[in-house]
Amino acid sequence: MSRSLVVASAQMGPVATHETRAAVVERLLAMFAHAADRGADLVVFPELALTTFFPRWWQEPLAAADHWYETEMPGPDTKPLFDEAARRRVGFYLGYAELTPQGHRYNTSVLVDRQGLIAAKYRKVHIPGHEANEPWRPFQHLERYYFEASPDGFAVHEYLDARVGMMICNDRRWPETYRVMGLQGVEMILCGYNTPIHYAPDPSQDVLAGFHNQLVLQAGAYQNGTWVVATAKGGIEEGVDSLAQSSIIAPSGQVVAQAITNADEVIVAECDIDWCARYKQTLFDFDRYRRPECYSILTDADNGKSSRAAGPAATSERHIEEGERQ
Ligand code: CDT
Repeated sequence: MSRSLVVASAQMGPVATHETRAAVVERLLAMFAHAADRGADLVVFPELALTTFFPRWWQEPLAAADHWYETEMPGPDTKPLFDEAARRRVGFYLGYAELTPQGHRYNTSVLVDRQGLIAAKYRKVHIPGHEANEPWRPFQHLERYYFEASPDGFAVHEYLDARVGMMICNDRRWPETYRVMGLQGVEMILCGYNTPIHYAPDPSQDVLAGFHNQLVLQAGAYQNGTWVVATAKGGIEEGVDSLAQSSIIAPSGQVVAQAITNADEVIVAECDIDWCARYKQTLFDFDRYRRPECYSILTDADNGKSSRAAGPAATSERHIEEGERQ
């Protein structure tokens, strides 16, 4: 019998600064109910879903921003979501800002099971933006001020009869994210995102925001034979327009469902998990066709700088070889 999972991407429109956690959770619950009514096994919510995207503002000292973070999950405001998961027997992915008892700050997501229990936690690996206030920008992207990069990497979990992994927003632009999970046999990657359409360091990229989103999600899915479910918090939030375009992408790289608004919207797809094997066992049979011995630069801790420094020597060696062959 083939394995199948009905997945919902629950896109959010903007969250205003003054909106309370309880009000946001009401919105999430409404979408959760809608997804469950449509037969969803799993609902994917966005990155930092409980608040406005606060890294767009500089706040000093850092502790003045503590109210944007969750110190417990579930907490009093988020518990209704967990209760609803258990009642409807539907799992979910939720992104939020995490402040640990030790004072660490992470951009985090949890994967909750059908019993309403946390099955896995992921902390964002690739932290984009900048560390200090840059007043020349029309708005800030201070994730590197507000969050530490996770030291943990990307795990894959047995979840609802599939191998499931998580990533958060900027992670989706990096091929390594998908490959690390691809090598663990991932069959569905869940991703929440907040992507401002204006990119101040190079505004020529603004018109390509939607294209780049599709490009990386579809390539990552296809090249690793996995489903990818990507959920935005989009629309104009506190004056900043963010990409919507939430999508569910098949292991073939095809988009099987996509949001059509930039507001709260649920899209649903029935995902044949065994479709992954068609790619993993043929064109992308990693054991048969990958050449890890040719990729060692990928694991250099110095980003391959030492190999680039050795460039001229490598070039002359290659010339010698070519001369010998003549
Ligand atoms: N949230 C997040 O990671 N957003 C980034 C914006 C990059 S521009 C600083 C993204 O990759 O979409």
